[in-house]
Amino acid sequence: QALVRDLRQVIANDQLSLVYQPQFSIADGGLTGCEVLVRWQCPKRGAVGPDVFIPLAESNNLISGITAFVVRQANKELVESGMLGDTIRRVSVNISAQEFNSEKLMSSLLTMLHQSPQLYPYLQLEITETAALSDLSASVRLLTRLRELGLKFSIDDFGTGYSSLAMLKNLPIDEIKIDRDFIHDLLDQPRVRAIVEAVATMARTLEISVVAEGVETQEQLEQIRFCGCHEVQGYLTARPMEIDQLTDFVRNQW
Ligand code: G
Ligand code: G
Ligand code: MN
Ligand code: NA
Repeated sequence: QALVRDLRQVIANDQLSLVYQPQFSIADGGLTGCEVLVRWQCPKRGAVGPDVFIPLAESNNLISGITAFVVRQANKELVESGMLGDTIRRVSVNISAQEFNSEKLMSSLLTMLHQSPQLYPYLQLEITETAALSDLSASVRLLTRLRELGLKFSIDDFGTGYSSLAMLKNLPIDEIKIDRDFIHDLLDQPRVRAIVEAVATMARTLEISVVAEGVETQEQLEQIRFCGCHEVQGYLTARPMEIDQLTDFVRNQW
């Protein structure tokens, strides 16, 4: 419970930090966007991973405070860097399942958008299929309203839950991210390759972009290209990095 207390403290004091992981077009290698990831560097404990503190935040009613920080800080850093809207035209932020299904999501998002007007037109929300499917018709209504506000949507960790065709049929989404477990098995398992290829084909017809996550090797990049995925995100092309490194990265590449 000391951990929860410290987490509450760092959220209140804006002491979390952000890293950004670039995403690239497989067709031409161009930068398509980036995913924002939150980090907690604790003086006492060292780095505490989001896989630890995000679930903790969810169960202690702290998650909306984290998301508000992430959006506000990304807005600030990306505006200061001068890259927003110029080189960086899509910024993805993770929305946890508990938050997605909370009554308060709409009002807290409206507040965030209001506070981050420069980021707003470029903002994409990543939600998981499990979160979206817990009440599909409610999710359709919610995403439809948010889309009218100009937000974009990505289905994160695609393939790890109940990847339903009803979801693809009904939800107004812009992107799906194929989970890195699939990418990991791509070279060894023909079944996985068949699935990824079929998903990419289907998504293309639906005008949904397919991002392959966790691409670590050149061989995996070649396979996802072969399967028809549109974008790549992974250690091969770029690691998550702080804003200053991102600025250097963009400057050196383009
Ligand atoms: O960045 P890393 O691989 O350590 O992330 C581990 C997990 O934490 C991933 O599932 C990722 O989606 C999640 N995560 C990272 N940043 C955020 C965030 O800002 N909000 C939420 N809700 N989850 C995040
Ligand atoms: O669940 P989500 O997709 O939000 O998680 C994103 C996390 O995946 C990031 O926090 C990042 O640290 C991690 N990640 C990004 N690229 C790679 C990769 O190539 N390999 C592995 N193992 N993890 C990655
Ligand atoms: Mn994600
Ligand atoms: Na993921």
